[in-house]
Order: sequence, then C-alpha cells, then structure tokens
Amino acid sequence: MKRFFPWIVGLFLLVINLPAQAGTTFESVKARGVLVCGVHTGLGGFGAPDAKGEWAGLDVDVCRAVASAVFGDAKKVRFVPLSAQQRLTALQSGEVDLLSRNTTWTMTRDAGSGLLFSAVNFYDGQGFLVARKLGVKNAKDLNGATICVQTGTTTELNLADFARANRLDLKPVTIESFEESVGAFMSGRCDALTSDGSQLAAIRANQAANPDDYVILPERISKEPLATAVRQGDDQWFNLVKWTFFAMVEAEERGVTSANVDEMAKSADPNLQRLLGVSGGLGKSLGVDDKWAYNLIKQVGNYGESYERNVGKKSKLQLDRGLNELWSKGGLMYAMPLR
Ligand SMILES: N[C@@H](CCC(=O)N[C@@H](CS)C(=O)NCC(=O)O)C(=O)O
Repeated sequence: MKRFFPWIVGLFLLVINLPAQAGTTFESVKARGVLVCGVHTGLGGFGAPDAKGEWAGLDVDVCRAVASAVFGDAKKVRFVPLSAQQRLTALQSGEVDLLSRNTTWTMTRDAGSGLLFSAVNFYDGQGFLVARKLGVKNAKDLNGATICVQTGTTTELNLADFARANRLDLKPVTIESFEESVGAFMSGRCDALTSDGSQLAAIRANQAANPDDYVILPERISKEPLATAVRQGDDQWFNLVKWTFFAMVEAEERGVTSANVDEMAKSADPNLQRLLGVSGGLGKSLGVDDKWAYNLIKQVGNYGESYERNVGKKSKLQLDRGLNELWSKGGLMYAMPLR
C-alpha cells in the first residue's frame, strides 16, 4: 500500500487540477453560450456601464470582440466587475474566462501565478494627479508629500521604488478600495494620487467636480503594459484571445472598419480575403468560423475605432494615441501576421 500512496496522491492532484488545464475554457464557454469577462468596477473609457446601463470601454470591447469571434454575437458576454484585489484570484479560480481590466503584464503575474497574458491593449505608465492649487510642476517636487495609492496593484511597489531611487520622502497612504482612495484624494487627505496615467485621466474627467482643478504631472515612473489574461494550460483559449486582439489591430492596419467591412470583403487582395474569411480563411486553426474576424470588425470595430470611441480625442478622456498608435505611425501597436 505504501508503494502506491505517492501514485494515489499524484492522481488526486491531477484530477483536482484538471479544470484549469487541457484547454477546456473554450469548450465550456461554447457550452454555456456566453463569455464571462472580468472587467473594472467602473472606469469610464475602459470598463464602466454607459448612460443606458450597457458596459462600454476599451477593455469591454475586447470582451465583445472575443464573443463575436466565438459566437458571431458581440452581445453574448456577462461582465463581472472586479476590484484590484479580486481580479487575479477571480481568473485563477475560474470565476471568469478572461480578464480584460487595466492589468499590467509583469513577469511575476505572468510566470508565477498560473496566468498568461495574451496581448497588450493599452501601453501605459504610472503618474501622479495633484490639485492645481498646490502649484507642483513635476514629480520630484513631491518630496515630503502624502500619496494615495491602492493596494493589490503594481502601483504600490513602483511608488516605493521611485521614492528610493530618487531619495524622495514620499508618504504612501495605502487604501484598499478604489472609491475610497479617489475620495481620500479629492477630499484633500493626500497631496497626490498615483495610478496608471489612463486611470488618472479617467478619474480627473469622470470624478472631479471641476477637472481643471487637477493636473496630471508629466513624468511616467514605470511601464504599465495593460493586457488581457487567461489561465495557463489552456492553449486554444489563449490563442483565441490573443488572435482576436491581433485581428482588431490588423483591421486597422489594413483600413478595414465596421463601416466598410462589407465593401472590403469584395476586395481581390488575398490578405483581406483571408482576414475576412472570403477565401483561405483562418478560423479553423482557432476552432471558430472563418468569419470570426469579419464578425468582430463588423460588430465591435477595429482597434483604432475602439480607441477613438472610448478614450480618444473626441471622447471624455481625450487621450492622444501616443504609444498606442500603430507601429507604422510611430506607435507600438503591431499585429502578428494573420496568415
Ligand atoms: N495597472 C495596475 C493598476 C491597475 C488598478 O487596478 N488600479 C486600481 C487603482 S486606480 C484600480 O483600478 N482599482 C479599481 C478597483 O479596485 O475597483 C495593475 O495592474 O496593478
């Protein structure tokens, strides 16, 4: 019996680990008929209910694009709002199929917590928000200041590293909830609030009584590549999520939009025919219909359309494309070849 004991334990461990392996997410999503997507608790431009109560945002669009690729229907998504603290556990435990929520791709999260990051949908960096009346012009002027920062984020460690590297005395005020940290800052409990630049822009635009009373300091003290993530050991699902995002970028690179996709499908260009599933389609390798990319472009739009609608110059956030511009226009957005 003693001899068999390690085998029995091994078998038991294998069985309890099974749901997180063997590429089962794709099957369970299909069987359920709806994608369960982990998003922000409410960050206008990235993930928040709009005026009609419908989830909208750059991260939300990735969820909808994946649903379009799987079901041909962008509406087949159930959104699960997750706080900074909850998000990684929610994905690890299988509560959500996909995490699309301002989450920085770091080595520890990617290699050390059973997760895999699939594609960066927003290149960001950490900054500081201060009240204009404070007269602070750059981050180095913050010596001696109190800084509101939320726990469970990359932000906490970056702040400590920045202070140490620059011999600054920055006093972190660590707060567990998003609302509370924003509230603490707005009520003057901290001199500055630190977070990803995009989040500061969203907080300033959506949560300040008068946005002009606040300024975002020019420095970015870290790299925050915000990316979608899935569980490790689920290769087919990982591929589907990754290539869905690349299809959004590829569509922008090739000038295909939600408005012209039907026209573009008539093109003689083999690249467009492949992308839009007219001939030599690419769906099979992902286990989906050859019209997967056509569907997501038609229903959600290309990356540039999603960017402009949610966070771009004409949106409330008014963010420049910056690093999120296509590589061919000086940015970092580059789709791996869809062929
Ligand atoms: N990108 C950073 C920060 C993202 C983040 O979660 N930021 C906080 C502070 S603004 C947040 O979104 N909190 C919302 C919540 O917990 O509901 C990370 O991945 O750790």
